[in-house]
Amino acid sequence: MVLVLLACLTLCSTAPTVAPETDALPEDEDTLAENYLSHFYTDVGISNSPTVRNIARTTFNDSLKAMQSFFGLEVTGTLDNETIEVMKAPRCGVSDISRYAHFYGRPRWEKRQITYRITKYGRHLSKSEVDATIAKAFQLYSDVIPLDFKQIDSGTADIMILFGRRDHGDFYPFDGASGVLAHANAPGRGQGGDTHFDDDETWTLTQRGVNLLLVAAHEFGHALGLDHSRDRRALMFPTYTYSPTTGYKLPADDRRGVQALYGSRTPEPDPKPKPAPRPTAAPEPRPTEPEPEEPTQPDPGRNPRDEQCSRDLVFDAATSVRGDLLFFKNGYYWKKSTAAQGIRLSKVSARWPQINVVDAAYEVPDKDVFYLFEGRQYWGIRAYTNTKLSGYPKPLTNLGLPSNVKKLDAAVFVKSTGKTLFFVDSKYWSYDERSNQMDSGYPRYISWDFPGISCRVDAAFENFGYLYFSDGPRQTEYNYASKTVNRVLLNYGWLNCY
Ligand code: TQI
Ligand code: ZN
Ligand code: ZN
Repeated sequence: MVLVLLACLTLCSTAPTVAPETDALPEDEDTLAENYLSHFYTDVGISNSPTVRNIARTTFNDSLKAMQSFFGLEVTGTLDNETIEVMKAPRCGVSDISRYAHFYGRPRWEKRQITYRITKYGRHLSKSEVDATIAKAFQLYSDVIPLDFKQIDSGTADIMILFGRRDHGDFYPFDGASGVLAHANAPGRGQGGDTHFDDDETWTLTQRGVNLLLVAAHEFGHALGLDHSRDRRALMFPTYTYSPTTGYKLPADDRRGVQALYGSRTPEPDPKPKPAPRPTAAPEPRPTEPEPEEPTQPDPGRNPRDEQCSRDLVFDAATSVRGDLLFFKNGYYWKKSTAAQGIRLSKVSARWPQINVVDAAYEVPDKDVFYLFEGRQYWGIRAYTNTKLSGYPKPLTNLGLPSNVKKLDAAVFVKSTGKTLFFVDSKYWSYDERSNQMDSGYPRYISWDFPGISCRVDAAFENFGYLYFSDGPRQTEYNYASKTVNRVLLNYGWLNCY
């Protein structure tokens, strides 16, 4: 029997505390369920139709159904034991899970031997304990897929592993005890596959503290290309659950997920007469090539690099993402990092394969998600991993925009109000990100509500509390609270042109 052990994980809000199961009165469970659902399921769309959604979302049973489907439970709409069980378990705020899942673009290792190196050991376990546990975690995978993992102790390995506290050399500092336990990058060059453990956790080889084998195995799932699963028994289910580690084998869902990427080590005897696939045969569909670290060389002729420092530079779209700024133009984007020096130009489709030209973009930092719009569709992307959320692309009508809107001009989330503004021609809509519905009374004319900005907006974003509205090469730095223009700038001023 599996035992739910630990507390809160990334982005996580704790589910309301409850009395031990045996003492729990039926009323307590109702309250638990209500609190839980209002906490986590207020913005789960039940239906894609905005009209149906508005009415349906508010009912308790529908929220319950959404929650049950989200967790892969039987969708009964009633508070059965299994549902209550899940509500009581520590809950991770990662909001899109399916049964096993791969990262967007199916990144995977394109070779059979993967090296790893542990560059920094922690305070809790000895070097030999860590070496043995990490080897065991990799072996869970090499038992079932035709990859071999080899530890090296100098130079650059494919998967660089370390134990660190707080700031540990990337842009994702750890948060002290509890919270985030560890993180890993999806397969790829450079930092791809790299795995870090928060050394403020009490790492153990037992049921106490945080079990290193289980967390390492989960992280290596990410490092091999697995995203979170909605199967509760899966290692990749986003809740830490202790299960005994002696003789531990990869759960079936994770095995299927990783074999879908790499094939199986021993091809299973095939009862049907069709030839068994060779273990090294590429799985289908072919994964897209891993994205190169360097910006893709754009096709000659349409290179926005030539325009970068032009005073006439016009943006298609712009958004913040985790403190960086992205400026979109003709299928390319410039990324201006606060942390790293300089500006990088990349091709949109190299980063997000289904998207060519971005018309509008916005970020909701509280959800750790940003959205990219092209034509009548939009994609939700998890900012932390830069991976597409499941269920996308969605049609613009899903947001409550009328079906005659062919594309957006711009979008921006206003932190102080929790609303996203969508700009189309001379009008704009206001969308409530909490309730996931369009505010009534829209569209309104831009010029009615934003005195001082022009009557069209090509691109909009927020930076340090100001809103920036671009129209042609000009840009207005706007104070939303006082509805006043702070400065008028030129777009190219963002792109380090001196
Ligand atoms: N770390 C998160 C995790 O590994 C980091 C993360 C969130 C993440 N979303 C991601 C990594 C998407 C890759 C892709 O899930 S954690 C668990 C859990 C964590 C969580 O510290 O919260 C485990 C580490 F959720 F499964 F319990 C290990 Cl086992
Ligand atoms: Zn890290
Ligand atoms: Zn995870």
